[in-house]
Amino acid sequence: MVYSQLPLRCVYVISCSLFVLAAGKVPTAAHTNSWRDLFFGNKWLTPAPSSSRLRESKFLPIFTLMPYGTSSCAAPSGELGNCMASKDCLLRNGIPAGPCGGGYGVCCVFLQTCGGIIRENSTYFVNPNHPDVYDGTGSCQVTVQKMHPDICQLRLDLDMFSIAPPEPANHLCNQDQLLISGGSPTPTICGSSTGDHMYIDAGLGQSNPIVLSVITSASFPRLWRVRVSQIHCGSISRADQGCLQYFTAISGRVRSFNYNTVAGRQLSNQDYSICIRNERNFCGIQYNACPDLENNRSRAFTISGNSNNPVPTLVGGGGGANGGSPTSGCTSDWLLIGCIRSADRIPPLPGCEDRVCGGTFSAEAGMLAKTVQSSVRPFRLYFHTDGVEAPNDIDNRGFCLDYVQQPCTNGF
Ligand SMILES: *[C@@H]1O[C@H](CO)[C@@H](O)[C@H](O)[C@H]1NC(C)=O
Ligand SMILES: *[C@@H]1O[C@H](CO)[C@@H](O)[C@H](O)[C@H]1NC(C)=O
Ligand SMILES: [Ca+2]
Repeated sequence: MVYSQLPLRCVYVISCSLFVLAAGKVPTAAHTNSWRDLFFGNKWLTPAPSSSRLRESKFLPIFTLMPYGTSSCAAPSGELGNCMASKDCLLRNGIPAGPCGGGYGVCCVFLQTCGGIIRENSTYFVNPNHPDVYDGTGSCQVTVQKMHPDICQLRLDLDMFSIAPPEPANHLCNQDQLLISGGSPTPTICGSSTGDHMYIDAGLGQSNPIVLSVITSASFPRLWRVRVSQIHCGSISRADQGCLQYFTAISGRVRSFNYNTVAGRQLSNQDYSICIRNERNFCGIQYNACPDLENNRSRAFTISGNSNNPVPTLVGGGGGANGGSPTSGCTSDWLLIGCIRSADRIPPLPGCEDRVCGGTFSAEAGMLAKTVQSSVRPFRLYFHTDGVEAPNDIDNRGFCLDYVQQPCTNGF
């Protein structure tokens, strides 16, 4: 049982908050599955020495004990909230979800759905009926207002994201779409992208709000829970300019939206950069196609061609050095990684390539998947797809690559 199984509209109704407050003053004997369990977890009912202090801190004005500012906390149902005084949480239309800050505050979770306005950091944009699925049609949108004029970016974490997939012929999102307007251009996505993220440039000042819309048509069991974080212009977590996705670890995994080796379809009309922060003392980067545990022949890199058959690597854009064609290689759908070479050639091949496509991940034309390396900094990938798949490009899944940054001593 999680608190968010309560009807979402409860969040917006004052009487609902009052009910919570009033009922909170008369804790009764422990019984599970009560609304109190949903809101505060069982700890609330445990007759521990701290329980009276806990109770006071929630319902009496002992707020000076709370450290000022908000720290992040986790609700039992998995959402991240902001730790604050209970009174403040209710005043700001948040949902108190268990104690935090050593019992002096509540983990306050903010949810918004269709028609909502996001004013708090770390607010979740959820589907109507959340956490149950939503089968309705229309446009469900939330408006994000900057908490402060000095907010430069939004980070969207697609905590749960499953809307109708693109159609099978050209992989266009013509049934459902996630659209983001008011910020930097973002690709339209659909299908399933749980775990992926996006950064949106929010522009200067308070002027233009960013609107997140999920547009739906026809029947589909949709589910979404997107965390919207606001990032200060001076924050160390700010992504580099022009990066839709930004990764900050020495090793990690990058993949296209709606990637899934079983049934995912590479989305059409994509154009964006994926950036990997260059960590100190690392000068190069290597990429490998992710393991594909579902298929006998890996579909972890299937960008063009008919991926129901074996498709070689195609490379282009680098002057045709390693079997690529300067003009005809990878012109419709491609991944660009600056000056890539195969890592297993010693000495390395003199030439390098920029674009890679086809159905096998390597920096050289052929059927053999290889580790690819690059020393172009900053580390960035650029993904482009056009609006056409059929009849030549069939069942492509997109890409999933594992990356590892390479120390400066390692020949880079
Ligand atoms: C919003 O929350 C994120 C993550 O919890 C944090 O990194 C960021 O600094 C917060 N933004 C503001 C404006 O407080
Ligand atoms: C993998 O190959 C085996 C043996 O050829 C076959 O039985 C199986 O169906 C294949 N699996 C997939 C997912 O194609
Ligand atoms: Ca295409």
